[in-house]
Amino acid sequence: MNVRNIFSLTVFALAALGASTGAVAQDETVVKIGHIAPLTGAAAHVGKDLENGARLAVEEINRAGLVINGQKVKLELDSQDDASDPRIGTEAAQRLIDDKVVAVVGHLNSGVNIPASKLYNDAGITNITPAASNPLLTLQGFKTEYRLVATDADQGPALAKFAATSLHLKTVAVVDDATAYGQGLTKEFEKSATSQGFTETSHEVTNDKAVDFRGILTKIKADRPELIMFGGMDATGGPLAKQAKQLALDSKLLMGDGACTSNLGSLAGPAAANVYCSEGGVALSEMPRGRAFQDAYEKRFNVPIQSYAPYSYDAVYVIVDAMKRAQSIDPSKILAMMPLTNYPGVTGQIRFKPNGDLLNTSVSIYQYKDGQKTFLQAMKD
Ligand code: ABU
Repeated sequence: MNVRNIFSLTVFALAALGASTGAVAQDETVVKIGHIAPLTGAAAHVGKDLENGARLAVEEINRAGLVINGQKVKLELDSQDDASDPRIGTEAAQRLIDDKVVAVVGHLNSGVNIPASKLYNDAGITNITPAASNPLLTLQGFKTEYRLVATDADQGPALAKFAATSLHLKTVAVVDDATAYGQGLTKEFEKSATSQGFTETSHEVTNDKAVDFRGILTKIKADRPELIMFGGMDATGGPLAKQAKQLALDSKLLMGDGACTSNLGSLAGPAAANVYCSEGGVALSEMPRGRAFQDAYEKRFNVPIQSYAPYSYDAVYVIVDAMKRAQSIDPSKILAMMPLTNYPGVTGQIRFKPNGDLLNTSVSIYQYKDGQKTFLQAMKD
């Protein structure tokens, strides 16, 4: 064997050793943070928004340098596609666990996060969702589950109150997309709508792959409700709003955070002017560091923020904050620090209730002006 071959083998052996231990050159340890959201399908643009937020945080932290217990740490984002599908989502969640990530940021969809949460719990890995809002997620008794946004139990009543007290509407037709999110949000809305003085004219059910809403809308039109409350994502909410306008149905449309994206402006076209929607947090324009975050995000990715990027960004920082307080990269030690989180994030001061939900939540209402998502008002209890 010549000198050149010996050198090649040595480099290969060192690289193989690094791969198995997580150690890399210059005494750096690679720590994987999992990210999981739809990167394909109708919600891919929202999933990418989440991934971008998490990536921005990882890149910043690596640039600043991270040392845990005297050891240089380099973060690596292990990003998986859950395709908004519970079966694909649980398989992707298992991949993250097998990849030995120290914690997971995601999912977008409650209907995917709820089944995946059992896997994270069994593996003892912290899961922080920056988006999934069905209350059931954090009511399962899993110590591994955390959430950075208000739940549908906050958003539903806030939407009902907004429509009654700010828009002064009295009649509503409800449509849900038969997902854990759409059903859950409309149920929470309906619980409050009656006490806000609403009469419900009908409740129709569609699905999250639907593209033609004209049958449902024609039925709704017969009752002439002043408002249509839609529980679903922007990929269905946009066409629903557009087709309502085409049918000369001039009801206002109310939607939750899943539809409250920058893209809704183009998905709904001119009908976006009829849409009001909520986000489960403080509006980006009202966050003290919101402008700086937006500038950094747009400079790095050259696309607008859809909605949840500041929350996935904060989720990575919350995990690293727990890592620093634990002075450990052991997932069980990171998890043990999570209940004591008191972190000043871009989205606000982050502290958790015992079930993993945010201690202080808020709901913001938006409208679309010239197709641009525009903050309208914050809802107080
Ligand atoms: N919270 C909106 C994202 C969709 C979901 O929770 O399923």
